[in-house]
Amino acid sequence: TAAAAAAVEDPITPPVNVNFKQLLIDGKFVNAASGKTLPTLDPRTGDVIAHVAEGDAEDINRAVAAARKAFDEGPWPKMTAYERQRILLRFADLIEKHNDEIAALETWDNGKPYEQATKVEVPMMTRLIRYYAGWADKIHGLTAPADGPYHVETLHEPIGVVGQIIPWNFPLLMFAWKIGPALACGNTIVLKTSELTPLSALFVANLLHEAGLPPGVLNVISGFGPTAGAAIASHMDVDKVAFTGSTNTGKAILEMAAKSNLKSVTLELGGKSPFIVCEGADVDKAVELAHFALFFNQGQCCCAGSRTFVHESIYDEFVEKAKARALNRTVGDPFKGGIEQGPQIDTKQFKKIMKYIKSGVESGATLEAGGDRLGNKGYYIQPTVFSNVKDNMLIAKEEIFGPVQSILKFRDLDEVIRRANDTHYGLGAGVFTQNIDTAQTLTRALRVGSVWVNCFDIFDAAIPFGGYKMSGQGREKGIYSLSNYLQVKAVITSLKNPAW
Ligand code: TXE
Repeated sequence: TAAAAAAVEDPITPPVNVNFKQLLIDGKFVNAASGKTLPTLDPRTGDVIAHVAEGDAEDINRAVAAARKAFDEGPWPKMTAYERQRILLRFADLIEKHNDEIAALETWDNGKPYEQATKVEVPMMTRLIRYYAGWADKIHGLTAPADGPYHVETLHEPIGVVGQIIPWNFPLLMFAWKIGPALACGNTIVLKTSELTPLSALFVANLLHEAGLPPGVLNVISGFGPTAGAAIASHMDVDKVAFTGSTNTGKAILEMAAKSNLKSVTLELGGKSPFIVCEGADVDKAVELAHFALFFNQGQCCCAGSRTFVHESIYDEFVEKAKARALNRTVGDPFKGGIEQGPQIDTKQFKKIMKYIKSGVESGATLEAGGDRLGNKGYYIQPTVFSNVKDNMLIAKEEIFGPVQSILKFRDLDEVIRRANDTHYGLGAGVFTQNIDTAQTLTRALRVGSVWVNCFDIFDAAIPFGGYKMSGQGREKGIYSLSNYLQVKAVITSLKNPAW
């Protein structure tokens, strides 16, 4: 296949150096208090890229103290909104200037195609930072009519020190989604990157300081979940925590928040999103979009269209074409031009995906394409397609987070609505139809936070994103994210001598 042909020759040398490996606390790059480091690996080979400082509870304490001071004593929340806005805008200019260098770090650490990082993800980050810079000076309260001689106003104030814990599948975009609204609203931050992908956040955090961010406003800690992450979630002096990752870890975070200081929590968790191809759909276009919905980013998307429901009238044709498309997907070194798919992030995810492929075969689904690893080093997996998938199979129920498409057959709309909603998750859904009634019926019936009609994975800065049910709490991006980082103070002033 084209996939096999393009695969995994000698890895291309990344066009970038790793210059930032320490923790960023109070505006300075420092070693971990313990002196420990953790290795970050190249998913193409499993080799060490760099050893970065490994933060734990003591470093989180130092970072929270710095963030607390920057919040309580200023200058951050005391600066004018316009000054904060200008720092964010200068930051966006610097990201733009270093676009390709940042993208190269992201690809090296994560394995995603360099073309995707450089042309889509880093520019999306720049765009999102400018979007939230725009909000910085447009946040204000209301006046409210009260019975009696009172003047009532609301102040929309930052929450304080916010903890942010991010995953490895979109290290830069998750960093941007978290810090953009938090900084625009005047909060200070302790952010923990994933232990698998610490590099790009350190690089851009340095740029943010070059743009004029005062020390202590953003602290970036590389480290593991049960140590550094748990220290954030259970810290008594962190006022809010925002998390993106697995549903189980999300539950643990909520519990730690409840057991410590009842810090407010927003969560963006897993999914098992349906992609529904309706009767009468253009099969070629549907195949292409469903393929993108599942395989984008090596299948490592929380909202991946991982249950492809296809109407029975076009099912066989769809399966044939989906198989052909998967066999044509170009897999190989992500630094090479024209590559659609790089390696999975690490050996744990690689093994998890291979286990699900095995389970698909054993449970009686038909393996149409792929099913095996590619090459013999790194974490490359063949684009895999299963047909005849039934709702009760593990591959139709659990989040695989890899390049494995499961195609299910349906007969009518009521049935597909029931089956699509029959999951604890509720993150996203795709609907493919030219029939406006069908589209409207599905968009209203699906219990999910995003429905893409005849498109998928559209992530503009202004579009809110988040989950129904066990896919999360709260919304990120757009105007909705601001309320995660603000609290409302009511000020009631007596009008001593009302004139009326
Ligand atoms: O996630 P974790 P993992 C899903 C996907 C994947 C599975 C496991 O199905 O296969 O989760 O991935 C930090 N206290 N998603 O193990 O553990 C951790 O250090 C505080 C979906 O990588 O949730 C990292 O920074 N923090 C997802 C972050 O949580 C803890 C993206 C995510 O890691 C912690 C990633 C703890 N006890 C995986 N334990 C999405 N929604 O996009 C871990 N962490």
